[in-house]
Amino acid sequence: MKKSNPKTNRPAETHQTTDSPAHTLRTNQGIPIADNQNSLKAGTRGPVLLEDFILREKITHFDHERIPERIVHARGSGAHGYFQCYESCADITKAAFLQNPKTKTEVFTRFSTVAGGAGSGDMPRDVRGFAVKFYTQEGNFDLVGNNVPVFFIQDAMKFPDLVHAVKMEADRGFPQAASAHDTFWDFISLTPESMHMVTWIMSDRTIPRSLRMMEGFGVHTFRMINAKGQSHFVKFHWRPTIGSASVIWDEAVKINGADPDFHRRDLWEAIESGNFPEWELGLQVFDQKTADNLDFDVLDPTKIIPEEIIPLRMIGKMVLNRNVDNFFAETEQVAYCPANIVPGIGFSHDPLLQGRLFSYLDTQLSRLGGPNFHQIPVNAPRCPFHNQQRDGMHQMQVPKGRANYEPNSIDPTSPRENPSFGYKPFIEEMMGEKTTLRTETFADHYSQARLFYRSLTEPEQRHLASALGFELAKVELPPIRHRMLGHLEHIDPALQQAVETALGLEGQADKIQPFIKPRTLPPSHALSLLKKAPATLKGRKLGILIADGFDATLLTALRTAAKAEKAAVAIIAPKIGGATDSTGKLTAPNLSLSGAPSIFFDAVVILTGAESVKELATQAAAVDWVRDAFGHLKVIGHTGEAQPLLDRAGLAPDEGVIALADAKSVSRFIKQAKNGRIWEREPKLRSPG
Ligand code: HDE
Repeated sequence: MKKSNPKTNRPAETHQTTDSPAHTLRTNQGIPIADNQNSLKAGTRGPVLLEDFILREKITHFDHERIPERIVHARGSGAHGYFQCYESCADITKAAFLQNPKTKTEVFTRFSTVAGGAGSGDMPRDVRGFAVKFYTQEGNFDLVGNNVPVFFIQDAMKFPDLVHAVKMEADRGFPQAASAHDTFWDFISLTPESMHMVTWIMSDRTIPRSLRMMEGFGVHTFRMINAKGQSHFVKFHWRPTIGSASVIWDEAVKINGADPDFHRRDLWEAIESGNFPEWELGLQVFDQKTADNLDFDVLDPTKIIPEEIIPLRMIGKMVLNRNVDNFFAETEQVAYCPANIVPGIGFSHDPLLQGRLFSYLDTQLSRLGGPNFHQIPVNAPRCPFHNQQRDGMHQMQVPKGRANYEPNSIDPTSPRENPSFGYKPFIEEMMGEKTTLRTETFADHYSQARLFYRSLTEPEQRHLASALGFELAKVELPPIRHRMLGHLEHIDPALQQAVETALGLEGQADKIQPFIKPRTLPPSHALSLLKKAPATLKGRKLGILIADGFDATLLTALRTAAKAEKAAVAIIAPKIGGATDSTGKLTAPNLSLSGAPSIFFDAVVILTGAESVKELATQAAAVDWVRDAFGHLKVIGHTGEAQPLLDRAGLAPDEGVIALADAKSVSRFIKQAKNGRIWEREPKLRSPG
């Protein structure tokens, strides 16, 4: 047996050293370190000496480990991947990365929540950021979008107010990562232009099941410019190839407690297991004439263009296939900026976009500590680039030569402007008065909110009303609630009614006079996630609870069936040591029951023995597992032996509760699970509010 280590007073087995110079721990100055456990003292019980440069360096570096978090979108998860177009888009853009389907463009994508701090949970009700950096051969193009196609405000001037209102309240420092509080709804109820966005944020879109299942949007109208100098307007859309899905609110609340990293872990695990998330990039392409004929202004970021009016042209696919090597170096330090565009892409005059063009670089100067953050590997363009910008904090490059200006005659090799290849904006005539007046074409605040609400399915409408009921119940000041209820009338009187009922505040809405009377527009089915949800288990997760005496043949059949559907499987047992099947063979689970509530899974199965179920039925964790799965409208497969547990959890039989006995019943279970939740169950379990 080794002797205990005199330096640490710990068993020798816990003390790690090396004889290899290459593996020797060193300071940032390269000095080899002999003792990484103890500081230098005057005697073993004496004071620590200031001379201990190893201690000082280590602590100093640690003291500076944090950089300012993003003022919005602080919590994010990122991954590397690539983008490839399906065919040349030369008809609309000269952007080099969109010319040839053989071109694979590296990307780095970061998803985020907006309101919470970097350490907040993954599952608040919140808009998600969806930012993609394309490292093209002509420089970086950043598509810095959200998972919702509209925004709260029409002018950048209001952004600091909006963000102050939604973040923790100024005096008390709470709530963290939640819009359900007075200051948010105070601001919103005084900002009618936000009403369309309100319907989106109160919909299921803001509690996504997975980052892999979110749609993404560029929000603003952009331009594309082709080699002939012709310009089209475009709206950018990302569509996940496995379809979109959301959790329900009660699940979201519980997920935040059980696994605050739910989305981050899900993204990481999918990529690690080779199930690479994919999105198609779609464009709505239109010209000035079409824009002029629309009954809203395409420069207004609170408006969408229904796909029924301008369908998506799918131009390519993004695949995320590599996790980051280091979270801080990559996900934290990545710096997106809507002003980063390449030749062939341009801006519109959307005043919100114009404000963003200023903000991102400005914030990054302080967040990343100076003007050289473009040299950080995750931010550096992959194409060669040279210019005469010099020096500044954290300069990593060593530019050679005398000429750091242009024009110069002393270095013929120094970089010069390139009139044919260089970036040129779309040339357009500009005329107008200098004014702060907002255009009247931005004044219809309710018609598209109504369009969104009325395009949803019944369960989606129910959830929207419930979310409003929940959030407004958290508001403490009655006038804010009454004002908000007043706006709902113009979105849809039925919505107003549902929320009033949920709150028990019938007839207490303020009267609000809209500037423009809302119109009823034809519904757009593309706005509903449920209407276009594919029947699939691809990328979803099946949770199988096993207990001693379980049927191993059924487990194998379920695993095989799930694999065929490209679904992941997690085996859960009461103890991490495992459970024995009916033949006495031990199966090691992936997770133990206490750490794997059923909220983690899209569909669940309960396989128990006749004896083990008796014990399980006395355990709150097991009863909750089943009760929650039922309450969250999941498809539940179970063996006959599991019935006592189902009874204890109060399950009422319906088409989503499926008895498993043989291969045929497993197929029935899989078929039902592919359809997602059992929506018909919901009204029996929960009323809005
Ligand atoms: Fe942002 N936004 N934003 N934003 N935004 C930032 O930039 C800002 C807006 C979006 O993963 C900040 O580097 C202003 C709309 C994403 O790193 C900041 C306005 C959309 C991310 C900033 C908007 C977005 C940000 C904070 C109104 C959807 C995270 C740190 C004029 C189209 C990117 C940073 C990442 C981040 C400013 C509105 C998307 C402060 C002034 C609309 C996805 O610069």
